[in-house]
Amino acid sequence: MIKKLLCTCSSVMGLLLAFGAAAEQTTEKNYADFCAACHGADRLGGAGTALLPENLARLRRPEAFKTIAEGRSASQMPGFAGKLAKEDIQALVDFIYTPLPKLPVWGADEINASHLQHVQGSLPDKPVFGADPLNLFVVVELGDHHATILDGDKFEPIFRFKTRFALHGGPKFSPGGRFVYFASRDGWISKFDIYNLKVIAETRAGINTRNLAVSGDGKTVLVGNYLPHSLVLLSAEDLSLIKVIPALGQDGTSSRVSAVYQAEPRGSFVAALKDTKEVWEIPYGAKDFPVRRIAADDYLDDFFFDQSYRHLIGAARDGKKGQVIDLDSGKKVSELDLPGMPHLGSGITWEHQGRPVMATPNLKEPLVSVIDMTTWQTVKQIKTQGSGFFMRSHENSPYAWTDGFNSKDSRDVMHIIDKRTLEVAKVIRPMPGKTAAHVEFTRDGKYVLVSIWEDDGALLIYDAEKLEEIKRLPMKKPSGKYNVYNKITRSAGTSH
Ligand code: DHE
Repeated sequence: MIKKLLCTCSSVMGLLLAFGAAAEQTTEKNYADFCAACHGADRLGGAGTALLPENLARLRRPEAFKTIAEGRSASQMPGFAGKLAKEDIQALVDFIYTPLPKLPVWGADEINASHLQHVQGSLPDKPVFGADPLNLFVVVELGDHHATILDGDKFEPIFRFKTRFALHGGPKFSPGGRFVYFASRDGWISKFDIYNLKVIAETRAGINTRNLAVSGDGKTVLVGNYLPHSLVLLSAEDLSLIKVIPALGQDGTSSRVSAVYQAEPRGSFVAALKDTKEVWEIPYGAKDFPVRRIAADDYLDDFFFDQSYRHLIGAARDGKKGQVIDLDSGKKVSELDLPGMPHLGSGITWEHQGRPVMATPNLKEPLVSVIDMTTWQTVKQIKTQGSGFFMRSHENSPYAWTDGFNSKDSRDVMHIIDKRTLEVAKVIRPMPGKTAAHVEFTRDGKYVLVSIWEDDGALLIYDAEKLEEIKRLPMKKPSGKYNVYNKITRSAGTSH
């Protein structure tokens, strides 16, 4: 009898184990089929972020479930509720919160070992082409991971080259505009010599990287990482490693880095931590790059600055209020009414009725917030057809352009806002049915370049005054375009 019972128990156990193993296999297969292409087969990130418990501290499991089922706003993450059963989604949630047996290390040794010097010695300090070197555009084509150097007067491509996988964030220029630095989501930093059309050096600064900044004196590059939790300082000359700074909050929290920027008028880099409420200021001229910590009231997922760089304007992804931090005093000086998750990296500023205002699209609401930068009060919320992602203008143009990139039904529209009246002056559909996004003006502000974000996409050139298309260049998902002059002079109408 006892023997029989033992026998039955062991077969039940066997069945349960087999069932568990089969379920595990299904989850791993689901991960491979639906997640790995963007988040990496090893969960270390790719075009999407790393999916590890260390990086999911701010996302509670029910929210993770919702994200897998419904997608995530302001990202490329689609919803999978139509393809996966609830139990499968729950199993995926459990899977991504399971620690890896061993977290990969990417410290000084690995960074040094990755360093590639493609060009030895110096190259001529004169462009190998005739176009105005200050009116060039660097166009990032995400569709096939290339970049194009474009003549901004003739609107003709000068050179097209392969980049690292999934560049993200704006490429950053050296002070005179000769060199441009790119960061890929998988951590590669590349330095490209625009005058000689050559990649000079590359270094892998992290496994899953946020963005980079180049110091105002052109000597140092700062990289912010999601994985590992670190800031990495590189020499802007050859991208060799200077220093790794672990992103550890005052309270010991190990944190991802939200973003890094350079604040030239302050002679510093400014970074925000993502998993703890802290801003860091790092003077790039000081020995050993000391960190000044500034406590923030809320998380800072995205931020930008006023033109003087005295104030940092930041917001949390799920917060309803933005915060203004005075970088001189290190204190919060105001709150901002930002209802729908602003994309502050896209914020722009201009003078309105004698006062400086900032404007930003809101990723979850179809409106542009215009805020007085002396009182920090909302001047107007301009209603748009769809919620936008990017916004641009130029000192010489009365118009600011914003897309409907983050909406379901209006991804093909472009809103042209009159900066004087704060009204939408015109809505255009550059290519009906095709996603229109990200705008940048020429150096003189006379023309506007609009991206058609499709694999068989295009760059459309508009007359900025007549608001009419004048030229169309085929491109492979041109994600962003960056005008050398506007960037190095920190035009109020563009990102810095
Ligand atoms: Fe971006 C810039 C954060 C998703 C395309 N994005 C930035 C910057 C930040 C940021 C902090 C400014 C850094 C800089 O320029 O140095 N982006 C985030 C996110 O948190 C978010 C919402 C989620 C994520 O996946 O990281 C996100 N971004 C996207 C996309 O899904 C986009 C549309 C496609 C892509 O490349 O993955 C996208 N982000 C861009 C672009 C810029 C950018 C093109 C540069 C804009 C500029 O003109 O400077």
